[in-house]
Amino acid sequence: MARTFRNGPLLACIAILLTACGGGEGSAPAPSEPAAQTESTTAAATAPAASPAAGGEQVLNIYNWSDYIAEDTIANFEKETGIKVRYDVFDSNEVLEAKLLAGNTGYDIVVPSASFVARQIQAGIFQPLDISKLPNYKNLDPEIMKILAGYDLENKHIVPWLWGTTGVGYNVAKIKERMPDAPLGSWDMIFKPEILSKFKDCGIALLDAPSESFPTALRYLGLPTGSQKPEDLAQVEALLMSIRPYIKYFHSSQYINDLANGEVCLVLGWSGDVFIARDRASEAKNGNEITYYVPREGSLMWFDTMAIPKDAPHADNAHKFIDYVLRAEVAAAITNYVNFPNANAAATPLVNAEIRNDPSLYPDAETRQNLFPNVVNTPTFDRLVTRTWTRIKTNQ
Ligand code: N2P
Repeated sequence: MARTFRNGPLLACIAILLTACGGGEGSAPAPSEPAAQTESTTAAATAPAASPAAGGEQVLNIYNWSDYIAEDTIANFEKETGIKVRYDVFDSNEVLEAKLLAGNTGYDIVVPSASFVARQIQAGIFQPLDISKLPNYKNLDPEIMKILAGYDLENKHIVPWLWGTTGVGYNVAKIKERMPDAPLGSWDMIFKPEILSKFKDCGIALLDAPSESFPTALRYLGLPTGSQKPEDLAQVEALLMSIRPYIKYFHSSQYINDLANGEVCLVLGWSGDVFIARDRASEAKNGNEITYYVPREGSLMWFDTMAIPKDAPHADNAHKFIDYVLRAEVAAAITNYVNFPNANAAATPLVNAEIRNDPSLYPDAETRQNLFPNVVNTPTFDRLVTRTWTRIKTNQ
């Protein structure tokens, strides 16, 4: 399958959503649990101190999603530039946004999803990029840059890191043995209580993110995915409460290892992460066969992007790192390690064919028709979302 990205419907949809929801001032959602540590070189809990005199330091502080970089990406950059990288991880846009809105994070590069970026730009959190310092910017896929311009007008503040979809990951044998005619391919696997009841004993996990579960639940219910109506949210709450008894936990990164080692058998998760689980299971030779699909009813597609906070102490080093990641071979190596697609057109020939040609990672035309972006909630609706999510998680 050609990797070229054609997304007329998605682009139109993003434009509509932004118009409908524009003016949503950034409001800090309540921070949820701290991000799980999986591959950071340092703890995420304490942000690096921002020092006013640090501008010329050979230091770079990065805050990125967990399980989202190749093993040698940072080491190669440090070796080549002499810049020492502090690399912390998170697994939630909500947590990242709360820190960014509080300010003075000390980070030089952060990686929010583009749908969150729109209101973060409005809140004045990021500095414009100096494209003249990014000669490899030309490698970026123009189709994806057009989509990102829907969130960041004129592509001034963000550069894509990786992208993907939200869907269903599962353990093939454990599902089959409990329900040979399981409705695989459908959201029924996640949202239909009588189906979930069959898999409770082998472990069901959901992402700990209302920004993932609410839009997908709205889609399942046949309601507008960008709805800001309290009555629609009430329907989502009722749906999620109906499956709540069967959920083992809500977490946005723990499920990777748990799927791999058989602790859970069914997840609402992110595309590449489920494939990481598949790879870990096969490396461990534990017999767990893990796979993923984008439900036919449609699901979320998202883009995670690098941005430089306004108060970044080492903005020059940040540009150096961004340009390094924009090299075709660096971008391809990251995708080859974590399975998530990148937005680097020049990297495509270097991406492993089994990743590039897998439609559950690089969605085909039919699947893309059914993908939709996340919306920027109004502050009022966002508060309602946060409270609703807490009630669901705490089962009250
Ligand atoms: C990182 C997954 C990030 C995907 N492992 C959601 N933005």
